[in-house]
Amino acid sequence: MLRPRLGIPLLFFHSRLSRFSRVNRALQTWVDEVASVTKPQRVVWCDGSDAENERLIAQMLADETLQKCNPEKFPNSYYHRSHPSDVARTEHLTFISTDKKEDAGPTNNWMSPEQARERVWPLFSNAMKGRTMYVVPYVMGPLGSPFSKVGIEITDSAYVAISMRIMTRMGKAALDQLGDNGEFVKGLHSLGDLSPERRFIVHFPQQNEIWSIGSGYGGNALLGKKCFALRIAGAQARREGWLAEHMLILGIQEPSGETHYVCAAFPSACGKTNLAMLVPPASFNGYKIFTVGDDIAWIRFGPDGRLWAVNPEAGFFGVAPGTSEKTNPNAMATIRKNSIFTNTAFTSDGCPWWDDMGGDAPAGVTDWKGNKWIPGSPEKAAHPNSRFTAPARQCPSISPKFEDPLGVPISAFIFGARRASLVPLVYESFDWNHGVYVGSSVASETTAAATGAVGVLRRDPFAMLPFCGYNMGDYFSHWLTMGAPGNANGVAKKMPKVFHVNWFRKSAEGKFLWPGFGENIRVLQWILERSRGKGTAVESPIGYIPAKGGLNTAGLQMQPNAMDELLRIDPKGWAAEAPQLTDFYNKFGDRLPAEIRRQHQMQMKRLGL
Ligand code: OXD
Ligand code: MN
Repeated sequence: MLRPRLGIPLLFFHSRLSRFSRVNRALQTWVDEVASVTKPQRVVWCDGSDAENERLIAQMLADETLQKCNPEKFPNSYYHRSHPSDVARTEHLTFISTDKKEDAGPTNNWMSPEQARERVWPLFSNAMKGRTMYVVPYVMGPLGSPFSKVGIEITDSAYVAISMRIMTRMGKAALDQLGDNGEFVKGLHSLGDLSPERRFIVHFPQQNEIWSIGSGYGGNALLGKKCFALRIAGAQARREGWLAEHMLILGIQEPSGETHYVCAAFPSACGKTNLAMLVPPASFNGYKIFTVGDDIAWIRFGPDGRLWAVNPEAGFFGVAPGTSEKTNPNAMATIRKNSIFTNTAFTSDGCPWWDDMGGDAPAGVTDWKGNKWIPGSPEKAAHPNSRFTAPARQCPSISPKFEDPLGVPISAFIFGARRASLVPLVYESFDWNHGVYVGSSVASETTAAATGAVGVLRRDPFAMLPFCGYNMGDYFSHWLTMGAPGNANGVAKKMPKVFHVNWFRKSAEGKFLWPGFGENIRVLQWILERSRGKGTAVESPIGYIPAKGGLNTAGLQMQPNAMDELLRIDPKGWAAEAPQLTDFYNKFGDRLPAEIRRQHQMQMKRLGL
């Protein structure tokens, strides 16, 4: 463990790992060491059982960390408010700690391991005094899958413990998978004093370790998610030859009965959960969408040379506002039971509520800060980044392959962004390397998922800007290497085609041009056709665009010319944005792969620059 070597005597507690069938010595030692520094009142090893969950919930109801939801309308569901200064990921307080600054790269905040020991470690001293320390073993990925990995989160938050039970395979099963000598990712979390002044989320990718203090917000505190499954796993994936990506995974069943799977990367709060649970419109009779994952994909070569993906998570931690019967009926059905709602509003009859949930605002709503909310008031009742935490298996569209240890074969990668102008509804890259360039050039307007200004255009390569645990220049190289011609598992690699989509393009009057939601299946249909070498397209300077009539718009009510505008390429506009991308690439110095620079030059040439 990356702690100062103080020679603190180890303390022993009544609750010990030896209660379980397996004893992993490294784990026991680490737990004892952490306890000797954080000094909790007691240590509880979580077994993941119903009885334990009920016990934790009863305790949180008693100390008012949770409120019970209406048992008829939202059975076994609970409402939680986090501290008002702790409602989103805090990217400026998130660090990658590597020996060399260059290994964290220009897009991450870097902290040297020495600084971490001096600035952050002391905050853990006595941090759990008077509190319970929960030892939360969990598996990311289906149990027993060659993709899956074990993590242990030590936390003093019961909210984190019960949330990890939804979001991961948590408890005894994880210790069984870990065994006596298995390796695990160490995650140490304490609420600390919740002060943003003393809030740090530090990752040690060389040691497979995470320290998080001062925040109870999911993205900072549920360490299996962004911290492990993306930042630490991303570095592991590079070392081990696979990919850990900020991508949903969905299956599209066609009328023939065949199902094809795609992975799609979008920046936070850009509709990944909605796309993953899409309900096709009536005109798409015979099509069905299966949800494998809504946020993270772990991807490896399979025995057939194709890429196969699993969702490492077991639950959804989705943005509540924007979710309604109209936009995402599958999510609404998923969250009807066994769920946790955080920072939504709460109705007088014990139901979670958010401003665009549908229907009239009920009377007697309490807002996310706990104040009485007046319908029609300009303040939103729910925080824009308020969340639901719900078991994935409850989703009506969950894929029968969700628990498949081998995952699903991927037919296409899709990158998406929120762009009011310039970027067309869909385009296809020329080849793998151009696809990596397209991923590396993603820029999107910011959302409420992270603290900071909303609606500002920022570069967000592969939708991984906040989640890449190492130098992003090396990350681009890793993607190029994955697709380099050659064999994987003794057979020729078969790489998926790469696409870019933008559901958010607006007209000159500021209206969305594309209806989005269920209608997005039309774009997925073209993507699948293209990935099979069919479908019609025309070449443009940025990639292939659907040919006139190539995209199925039958039955769509759209403004005249909207489709032309959605697919319009404005070479001048692209050319005007190119220098900004050059500046971004220049930040990586010699860590930017020459191939990305070459692709950029070729694109500029195609744009007439
Ligand atoms: C998330 C995020 O919570 O990307 O998934 O912020
Ligand atoms: Mn996400």
